Amino acid sequence: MQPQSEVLNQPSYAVPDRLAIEKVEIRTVRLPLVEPFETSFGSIDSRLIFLVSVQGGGQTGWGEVVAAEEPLYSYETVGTALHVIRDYLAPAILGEPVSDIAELARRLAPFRGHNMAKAGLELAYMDLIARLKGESLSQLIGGTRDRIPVGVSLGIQPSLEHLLERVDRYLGLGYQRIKLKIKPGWDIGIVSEVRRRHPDILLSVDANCAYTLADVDHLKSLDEFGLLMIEQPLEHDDLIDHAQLQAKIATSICLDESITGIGRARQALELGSCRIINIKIGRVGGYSQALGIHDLCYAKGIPVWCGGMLESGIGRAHNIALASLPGFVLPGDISASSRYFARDLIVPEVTVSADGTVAAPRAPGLGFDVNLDYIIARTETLLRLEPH
Ligand code: SMG
Ligand code: MG
Repeated sequence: MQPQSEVLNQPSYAVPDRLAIEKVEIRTVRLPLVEPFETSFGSIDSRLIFLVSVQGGGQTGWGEVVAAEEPLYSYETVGTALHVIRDYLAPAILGEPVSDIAELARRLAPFRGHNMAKAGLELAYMDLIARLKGESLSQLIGGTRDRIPVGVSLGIQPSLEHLLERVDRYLGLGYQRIKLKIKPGWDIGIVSEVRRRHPDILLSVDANCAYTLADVDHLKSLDEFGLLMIEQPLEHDDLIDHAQLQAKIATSICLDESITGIGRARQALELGSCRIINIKIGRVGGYSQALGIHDLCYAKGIPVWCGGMLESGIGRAHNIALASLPGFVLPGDISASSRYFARDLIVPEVTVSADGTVAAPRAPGLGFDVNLDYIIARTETLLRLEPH
């Protein structure tokens, strides 16, 4: 957990009156993936989407908990988030009116960890506030960009041919940066082949913690490929070894899993553990922390970009709003809905234009319509939580 001061310093968005949250609904919705997604820690072929909605002031706001079904990317799961929201987080915010996002974050702060669960509530609350104010989420948080540059993340493939075909496909669709998932045995060889065929593209790799400091020489051999970054090569909670590695390789390290809040971002920059930060609003606990990390990095000239967790359109719309802030200078892992799902939960779906950007919508809140009929049709679990 962050020291209170690092939560209290967040910008606050006052609503006309203190707003009572009258109801929280949490539900899981299973969406098949159009093809399996494999990383160094495993493969999935569907996503159990965890939606959160909050009601107050006659409106409903929507958020998403990005936890997976298994504790592999992080210790949180759909199951832990359900437990923690139902038994601790929702009771802390229901009933007694909340004045702004900083107060919401303070109510959740006593509960340690469980950032993705907290973020689900923060996201839904911010969508609700934006709708009540008649502003887009991007406007509400001070976004300055109306088009967001995007890249694609390509999972580990059955063969090099499969990978090269996907690289060509997504470059053809306009994506501005290709990120290759790597692990020992699926790294130097494939990076070298992709770079040989595409000498000038923005290319990065993401190891999802698959290496140790014993691999320094191996990782150093990636330097010759002019990568934009290597994402999270070492342990998920490490800052020290990453600082040692960064001192020994030319490629910039970007931290993902290790950055769980403003405090960790500050420490990583002080230690020299990375030169770039991937901000995932779920991993850091929601807007209050994500905006703070953005502001910290912006002030220090550290580039940030918006990471992805194979979100449905609801989480994706929040990512688009976040990535409209001025410090998001590198393409985000924000792909078209169709990159993962045959049909998304929002209308219209997210599309990437030929110049590799997505539009930040101007309509109030998320800026997309939530397709409630489709959500209901695919709902596996639904819990309605109200004040005691
Ligand atoms: O949403 O396009 C997306 C996924 C981007 O590669 C992606 N995410 O470590 O950055 C990452 C991974 C985490 C998800 S793995 C299931
Ligand atoms: Mg990553």
